[in-house]
Amino acid sequence: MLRRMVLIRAFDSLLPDLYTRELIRGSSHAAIGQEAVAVGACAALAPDDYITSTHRGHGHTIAKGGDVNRMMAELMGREDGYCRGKGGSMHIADFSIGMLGANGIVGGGFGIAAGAALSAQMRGSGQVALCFFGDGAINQSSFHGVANLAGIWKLPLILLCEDNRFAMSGRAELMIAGGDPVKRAQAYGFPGVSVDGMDVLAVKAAVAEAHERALAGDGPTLVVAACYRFQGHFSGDTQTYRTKEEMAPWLERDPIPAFRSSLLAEGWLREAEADAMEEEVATAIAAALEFAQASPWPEAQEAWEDVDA
Ligand SMILES: Cc1ncc(C[n+]2csc(CCOP(=O)(O)OP(=O)(O)O)c2C)c(N)n1
Repeated sequence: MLRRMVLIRAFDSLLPDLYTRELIRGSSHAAIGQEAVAVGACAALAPDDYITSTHRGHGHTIAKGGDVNRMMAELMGREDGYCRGKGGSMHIADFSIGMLGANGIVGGGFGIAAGAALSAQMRGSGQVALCFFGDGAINQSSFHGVANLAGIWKLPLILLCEDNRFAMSGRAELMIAGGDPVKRAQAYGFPGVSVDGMDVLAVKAAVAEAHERALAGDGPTLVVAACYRFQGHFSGDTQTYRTKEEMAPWLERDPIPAFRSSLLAEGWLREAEADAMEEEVATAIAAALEFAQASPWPEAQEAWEDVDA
């Protein structure tokens, strides 16, 4: 889990430099500060469970076991990317690991995750679907439609809200009617749980409980993970909507050093092992960059392939 958190951070930390060097184009969104949510949640899932992701989805894919080489190639628009270079950052999917897709449409994952959960229920496959979404997305009508159906049909669905306090420059308290979004679960007749999204083990425990409920046929759970986006909404965001004072206590609770320290203190990990893990990650990221840059550009005529409208 620590390794995956470090890998997510290393991957997303590259984005500004890749933009400056014009190695990636289009939009991409880093989830730096939110790694514990992605990793804690996916650690509680089975390998064949489904996830759906968002516009801020690199971490979700990595946490579910995605290949950083193919992700990097996708960001760079290359042939070996997950979508053969046509999707970019916001359309990465890997069905082989149950990752049903990032999504540039805020709230676009709700219906897909509910569909996957319904399919699992009808097939009796014992799979669960988990939908990652932001605190902005919980105000989309698609959330309410899906929450209702999932409640009535007792779908094996986990609705995981990454409450990073912002939707672009909009503050949660100015967007979410009725206060704490966790209360919305009650309206649809299933449990809503608040969890510390900076604590990877707390997230894992909350999602594991929701997973058990889903498998027992007891239906969906809404998990709201309180976290904080450490960087701008996107690479060029000037962030005039928040202050350093507001950010400071969240930065102090950075989930990666916190988890590393607790593993060291409790004797699960030695300092040298932790350092070696970080070096391993740096090597994997350097290899991903090399893989992506060595990957050919798609042929121009391929623009017409795999296109569905
Ligand atoms: C349907 C739709 N409306 C608006 C946008 C523009 N948009 C992109 S990201 C974003 C904010 C989403 O906030 P949240 O769901 O909290 O996710 P976060 O960016 O905080 O991870 C908005 C409004 C969009 N992509 N799709």
